[in-house]
Amino acid sequence: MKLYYFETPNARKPCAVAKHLNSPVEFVRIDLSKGEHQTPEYLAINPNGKVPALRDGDARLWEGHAIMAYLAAKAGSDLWPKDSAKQIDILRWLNWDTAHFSRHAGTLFFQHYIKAAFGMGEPDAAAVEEATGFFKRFADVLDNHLKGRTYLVGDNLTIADFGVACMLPTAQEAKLPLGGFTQIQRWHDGLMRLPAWKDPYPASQSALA
Ligand SMILES: N[C@@H](CCC(=O)N[C@@H](CS)C(=O)NCC(=O)O)C(=O)O
Repeated sequence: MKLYYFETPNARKPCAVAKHLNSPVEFVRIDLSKGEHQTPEYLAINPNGKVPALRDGDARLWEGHAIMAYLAAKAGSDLWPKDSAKQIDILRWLNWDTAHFSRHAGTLFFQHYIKAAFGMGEPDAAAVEEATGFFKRFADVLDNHLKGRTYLVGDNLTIADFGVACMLPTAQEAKLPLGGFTQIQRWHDGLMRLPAWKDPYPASQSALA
């Protein structure tokens, strides 16, 4: 299997699963800054021109959440539990994350970090204000859910934790307004104690890690 990645929030998720499970993957670095995600060879693997992507024999898979589930199911790991009620709850959190939590965190990451890093101008104040309001609203939902819990779903680590947490390692660069969300901070401190989440890539190669 080949796992195509760059040191960015969405690729962090399957890289962390692969490292956590010691999956038999070859990590293939796709350097976004050099446009390696736009080559015909890579577009044949992921027509979206984005990381991450996975190749397993003739199978090609894109979308970080699906790749996490694939790797966990292939390993028979409880990161993707066999219990369908838990699978449904994981899907709930991953869909919520895409639509709400990481979506607005991603806007703040783009406005505060990516624009400066790539010389794309000043943050758009209106976009920052809107994303900040939405982020706080959904962070409150997550913070309340985490009261008395170590993990998002059930009593064990699942791919829901890695999915929903994907913008948090770069919270400072994104200027995420996390002040007061003590449960989110406690939960993510716990994830950061997992070597695979703290250091998910084959080698420390980028400031975005
Ligand atoms: N929904 C996709 C999002 C993938 C995505 O947006 N990847 C970013 C890096 S975090 C990317 O490849 N951006 C390059 C581009 O859009 O040109 C997933 O979760 O896999």
